[in-house]
Amino acid sequence: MRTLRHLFAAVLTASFGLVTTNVFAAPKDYRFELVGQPMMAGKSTHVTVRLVHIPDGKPVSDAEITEVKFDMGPAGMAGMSAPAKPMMSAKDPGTYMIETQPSMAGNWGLTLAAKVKGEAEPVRGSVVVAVPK
Ligand SMILES: [Cu+2]
Repeated sequence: MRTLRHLFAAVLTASFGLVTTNVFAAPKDYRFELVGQPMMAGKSTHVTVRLVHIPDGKPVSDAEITEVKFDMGPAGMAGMSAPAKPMMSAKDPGTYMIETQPSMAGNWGLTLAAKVKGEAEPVRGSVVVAVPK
């Protein structure tokens, strides 16, 4: 089932192209980036993000996603949210998967916090996910 979903996501990526919008994280040495174009409205799906250490541009593996929030704040509907939970680390280094089910098309904000080795404070950031109809 998981494999099928990923295949589906890959097909969607090919169909819609990459839509990537990044917002800077704090602490300022890290950012989350959206990987690919994940989903359709109304379906349970995975959103993949990459955590990058900005000074050297390297992906950060072994981080632990501790908080996830998914809502339509970027579309002016901050009160509309969808359940979101972190899955196991994705296949590529420094990438993490979040399972969610957006209820409608439009711009959703995925807000994350992660525990990173060697950092006292959690790393926080967000990405905008454009959910197609
Ligand atoms: Cu909405």
